[in-house]
Amino acid sequence: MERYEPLKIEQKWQKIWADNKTFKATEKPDTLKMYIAEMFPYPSGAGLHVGHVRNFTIVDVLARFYAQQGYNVMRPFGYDTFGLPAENYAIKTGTAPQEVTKININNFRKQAKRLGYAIDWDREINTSDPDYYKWTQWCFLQLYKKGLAYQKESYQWWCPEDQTVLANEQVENGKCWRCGHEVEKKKMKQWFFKITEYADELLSEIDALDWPDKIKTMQKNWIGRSAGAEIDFEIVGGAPKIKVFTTRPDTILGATFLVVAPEYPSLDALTNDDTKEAVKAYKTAALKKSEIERQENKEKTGVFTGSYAINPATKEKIPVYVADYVLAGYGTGAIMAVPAYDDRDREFAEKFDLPIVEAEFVDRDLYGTPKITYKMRDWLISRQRYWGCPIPIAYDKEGNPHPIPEDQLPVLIPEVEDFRPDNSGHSALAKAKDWLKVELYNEDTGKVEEMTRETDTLDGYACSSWYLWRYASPHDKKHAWDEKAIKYWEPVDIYVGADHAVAHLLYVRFWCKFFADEGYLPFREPIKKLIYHGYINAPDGKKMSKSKGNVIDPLDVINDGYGADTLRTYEMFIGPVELDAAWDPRSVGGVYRFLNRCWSLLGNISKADNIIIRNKTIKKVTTDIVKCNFNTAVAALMEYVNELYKQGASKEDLIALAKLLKPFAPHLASEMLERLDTDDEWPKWDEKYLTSDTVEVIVQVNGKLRAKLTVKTEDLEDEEKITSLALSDEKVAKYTKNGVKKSIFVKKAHLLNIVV
Ligand code: ANZ
Repeated sequence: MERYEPLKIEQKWQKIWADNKTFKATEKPDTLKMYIAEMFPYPSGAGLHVGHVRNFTIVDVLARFYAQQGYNVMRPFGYDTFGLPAENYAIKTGTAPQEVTKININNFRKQAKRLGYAIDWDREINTSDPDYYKWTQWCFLQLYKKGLAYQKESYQWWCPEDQTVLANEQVENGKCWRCGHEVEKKKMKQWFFKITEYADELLSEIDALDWPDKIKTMQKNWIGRSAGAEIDFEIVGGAPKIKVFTTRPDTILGATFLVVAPEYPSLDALTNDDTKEAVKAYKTAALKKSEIERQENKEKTGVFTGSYAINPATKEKIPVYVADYVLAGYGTGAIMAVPAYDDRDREFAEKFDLPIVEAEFVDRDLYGTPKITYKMRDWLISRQRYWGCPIPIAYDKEGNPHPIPEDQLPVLIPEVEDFRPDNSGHSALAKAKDWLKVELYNEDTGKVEEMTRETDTLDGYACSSWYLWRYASPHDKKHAWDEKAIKYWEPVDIYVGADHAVAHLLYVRFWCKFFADEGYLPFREPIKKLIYHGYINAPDGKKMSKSKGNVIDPLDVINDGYGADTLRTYEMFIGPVELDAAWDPRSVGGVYRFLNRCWSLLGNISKADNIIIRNKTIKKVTTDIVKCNFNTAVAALMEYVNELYKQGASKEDLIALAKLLKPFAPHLASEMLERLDTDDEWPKWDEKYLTSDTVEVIVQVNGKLRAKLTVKTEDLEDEEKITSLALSDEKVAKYTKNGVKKSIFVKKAHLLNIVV
């Protein structure tokens, strides 16, 4: 038997799979389908990291496992390519993001191929490919037509130095993450998707999903349903009345003041000459704080507006304050403060010396109207970025938006030289002067007019909100997805990721419900089962990062001679799937030795019959994979191999081994199966061999331990049988060949003493 040479074997099988298109998925109406995917990777310049490998290998193990069971498996692959890293690189180097993206994808694909994944490479997609984003734009237009894509003025973080809007998580201590300049809040017109329209259904359908509880709870909290009431308070002097949202309308008798958010629209009307300046200063300061800071349990701040409201229950005059602990985007942005029963209100009342009244509770329905409120906001999708999907809208002279007709899609990203946003708050698209102008029919005037294109691009999450359907018919030129293909393949059976618990996983559910309502999808939940796995950390347990110099490159593991099978098997063995795990180089070596032993067994087929442990292992590995207990499945295989080493392995033992090993180490297992001259059909176990319990009997010869026998429990009753089993064991026979004086069986101790 020659040496185990993983790189040679892997190259051979990767070529066979590529030449034969082994993993090409086609619709087979009479075969059960299994659609398994990982969350779209972003192909960064650094290439594949060990986290990707864990993610992709889980998908691959499942894909191969179900294929071996006879399912018609689809395992597609694609790239989420719009976004900041490529754009920032472009700004720094002047290389077009299109170019960088192409290079990164090629590198990423090459690396993924070396891992031997069972990918249908004909289904590769890329969000920045015009053939793809044409349909992202089409999706936008469907939402726009139904009023679910709309524009609204809202306060956004704005960096005056970089001239761009920043996301919440890009503001660090009130400063821009990139240049360190102090940021401000700027009122800007932005595009939103009305995800709140589906809040109720997004919430009510969570429970039925086969998703980890952790993720379900995170989504529930994010949606944040709150049942309460809206109550109107008249303002003395005739300023517009204030509508508050409260979950405790029964506490209204104790409402001794009102508080509005600094962004409250009619705040100015509540002020007078004495209070105007102080309110304005307070507002300016408050706008610099993030919502998280505003909700922190620090000393309350606020200013009296100068106005009084009438409490409709007590008819008393109560003061109206502005304070930043009231948030603009939640409820109505105004509250009735009940310091006796609400801690935040109490702190505020104590600081500003306002009355705290422990009043009786009243009927919840006496004042105001019932109202359900959600914490979740509409989804802000405008980005002043070059490297994103252009929003297919143009404006007429009055500034009214008009959709680009579907037959003019895609709106291509124009070429520019400088990718920086400009100082008017527009993306670099605004610099493409020719592109900016478009002749469009204006339905309002009935004329074809010159219009100006929208220069905002879409949040990257829009691109990944429908890709799971694109995979079903990735090259369809006429539709975003083909009805027949969708009906066969969707919804996704198993989806694997380690991130995006609320953003992406909520957005796909939202789009799914919308497109189901529009008749484009025959289901309302896009993902049946979700597997959320842990991260892989550096050997010291710390997060891997370039700056710490502790990054493990998965390609190094392969090229060091261990091969892809070792890397794959190791990453499945590393620990329970849902937990973070630390990389352990010694354990990589251990897995390599295990695969080596599997290989060596091939050269030494014996007659031994390991029927019990074989059946046990088949059952254990099968049920473990179904439960995603990949680490214990690998451990069971290791134990099996140990046993085969001790007992010798029959051809049947080895066939089972190779079949069970294939999802983890597909190259080695394929080579073994070829040499054993058999297919890869998943083996079945027979309960018959597992139900009758077995026990271990210790055999001593002249007081020395010589063997351990596995016997059926019922055979303990049969001393003669035990003795003859022992004497026929070769490890015992060595010492008894000159005759046996006597033997004593101690049943209770499972011990057979032989004296020679
Ligand atoms: C009076 C009251 C009395 C309240 C009481 C609570 C307890 P959840 O459960 O999170 O929905 N609230 C309403 N809008 C707010 C906003 N924009 N910013 C900050 N706080 C706001 O909380 C709803 C409660 O939070 C509301 O009910 C309101 O205070 C406050 F004993 O009204 B309550």
